[in-house]
Amino acid sequence: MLFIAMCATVTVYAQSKNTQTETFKVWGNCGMCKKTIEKSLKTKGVSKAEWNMETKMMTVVFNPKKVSLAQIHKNIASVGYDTELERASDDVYNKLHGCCKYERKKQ
Ligand SMILES: [Cu+2]
Repeated sequence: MLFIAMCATVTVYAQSKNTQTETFKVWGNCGMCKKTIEKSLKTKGVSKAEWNMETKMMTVVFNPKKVSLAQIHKNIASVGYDTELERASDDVYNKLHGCCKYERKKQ
């Protein structure tokens, strides 16, 4: 319990032991960002990926045996969006649509 309390990421285990739900922050701006971010998680092991435009919070339901949380963060960063754990490369960020150039998190 102490570890969970110290961790910035909220971890909730769903009823099924093969499913894990994670909520974490992903930097972004608009509906187009939402589409790009969620599309990056259309991958094996992820059953639900939803990004809230207002709160910038990402909710992912996945099977940890098929895909790791680290990989999920990498997928999001690979399409240009910073997460709590991964920073997108400047190259990919610079190619984002003008309206999607969100204010980046501090390094
Ligand atoms: Cu956008």
